[in-house]
Amino acid sequence: MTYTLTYFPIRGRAEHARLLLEDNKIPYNSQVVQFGDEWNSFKKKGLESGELPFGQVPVLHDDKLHLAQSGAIARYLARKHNKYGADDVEKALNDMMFDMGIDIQNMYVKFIFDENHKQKKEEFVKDVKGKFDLVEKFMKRQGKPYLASSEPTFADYLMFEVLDVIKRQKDDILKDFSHLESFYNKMKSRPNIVAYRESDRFFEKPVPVEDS
Ligand SMILES: N[C@@H](CCC(=O)N[C@@H](CS)C(=O)NCC(=O)O)C(=O)O
Repeated sequence: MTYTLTYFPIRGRAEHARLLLEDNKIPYNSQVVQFGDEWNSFKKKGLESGELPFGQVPVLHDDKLHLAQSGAIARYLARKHNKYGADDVEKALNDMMFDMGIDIQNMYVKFIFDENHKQKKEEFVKDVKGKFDLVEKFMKRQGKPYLASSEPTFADYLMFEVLDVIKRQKDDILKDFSHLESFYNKMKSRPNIVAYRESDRFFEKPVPVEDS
């Protein structure tokens, strides 16, 4: 059964799952729902049928399973396709790094949806660099090619996405973080990720905000 991933025509909270699927050439259908009236009626029907359990997206459909919550989706795909880490310790560390990625993503979401975000950019950059510094030190201690593993896991797809979106605000933001920067470049140059990001399946916009 081919997966269907339902989301808006943005990267948002679905992109790390798309990256995992694309990088590993796992077949999936992308169901794109437009904002506005289309979403409102889709949401109503989805809540009634159970296909949108919480009336929000992303949702991953796998036969009779309708899975909401981007973290649950990432972990489900990671378990099914062996992208969770090599052993229990790696799995735990990937859980930790995924949740760190979500913390950073939430900082970005809070910043970008603030209508005065242009004036708050310097503060955001300073705060987010504080988090990058912690991730950098973790990577240095670990000494692994990816965050906690020798092959990309669900945590790596999320962290890459978060870094890529934040770089759009300040392109040289990784210059003082050599481990993070080389991780970012490694992820970005993976052939299937390059091909995906050049395809018409890729949405450039992280969120529906003009300068996102
Ligand atoms: N914790 C959820 C958050 C899901 C969420 O906030 N979805 C938003 C888009 S990113 C949504 O569906 N908004 C439309 C609505 O609530 O009507 C996750 O990580 O998936």
